[in-house]
Amino acid sequence: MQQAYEKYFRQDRLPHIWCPGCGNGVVLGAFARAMAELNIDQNQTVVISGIGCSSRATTYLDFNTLHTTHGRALAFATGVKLSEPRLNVFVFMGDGDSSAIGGNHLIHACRRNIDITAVIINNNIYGMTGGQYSPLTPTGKKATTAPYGMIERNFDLCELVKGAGATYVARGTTYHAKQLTDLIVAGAKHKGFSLIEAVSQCPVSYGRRNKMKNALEMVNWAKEHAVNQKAAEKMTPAELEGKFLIGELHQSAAPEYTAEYDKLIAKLQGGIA
Ligand SMILES: Cc1ncc(C[n+]2csc(CCOP(=O)(O)OP(=O)(O)O)c2C)c(N)n1
Ligand code: SF4
Repeated sequence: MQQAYEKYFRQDRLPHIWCPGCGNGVVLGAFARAMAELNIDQNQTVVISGIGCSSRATTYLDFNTLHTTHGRALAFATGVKLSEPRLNVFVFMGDGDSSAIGGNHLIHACRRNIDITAVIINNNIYGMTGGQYSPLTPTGKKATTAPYGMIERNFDLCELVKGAGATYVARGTTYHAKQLTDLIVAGAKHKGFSLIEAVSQCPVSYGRRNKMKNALEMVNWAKEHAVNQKAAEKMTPAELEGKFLIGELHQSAAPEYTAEYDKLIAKLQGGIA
């Protein structure tokens, strides 16, 4: 990890701004290890984020980075990938950033199957702005905007993107950090839109409000409630009650957007000549 830390983080931008116990650093650590495992060329790699605590990732990561606007990371990423399809394009988003204001960009990136790897850090809340609920805040949980408990049903992010056409869908947690690295590696290798949901903890804006006193309690919650997808196949619905699945949840093949775009250009140019 020491090598990945020195190679993939901008040392001059550290220390980071995150609260003690925040899960963002664990996800970034998993990402850096994934980049090391892929032996990725930093100059051929672009990392893009929106706005939020999680989106500060692009400040610290030493790649070509774009720290964009709230909810629009995938729109910028689509532009970058279309302009130069050979680049490796990664996106970091928060749960609010990706599934509320950026929800439309998300479903259409999935539908297009554009070759981008998105890591969504799901801490169940708008962390940066002090704890408003997001579409991923579980029903019944408290937020500044739901002081008596959330009455809406939350999205299952992985099911949402699968339904929208993503061709690689996985979920990990900050407890299962090694697995998270492996999922990011597999997502990066996959040709098409890959989404990795990283279940994470915001002890400050979510935990304290929802009877989880500290980061350790939150990480232990993930440990106790996550079930590997393969193990889940052998479990009964009653045994799975209240649990969530981790691992590779979906993989399929479909035409990739920039490849289709290039084919169209070649066809039209062939027609003109
Ligand atoms: C267009 C716009 N609307 C609202 C905001 C205010 N804002 C900044 S971050 C944020 C929410 C961040 O929550 P999330 O995306 O879940 O990321 P986290 O901070 O939890 O990592 C909001 C609403 C903004 N910056 N721009
Ligand atoms: S507010 Fe929450 S998400 Fe933001 S840095 Fe603090 S712990 Fe992390």
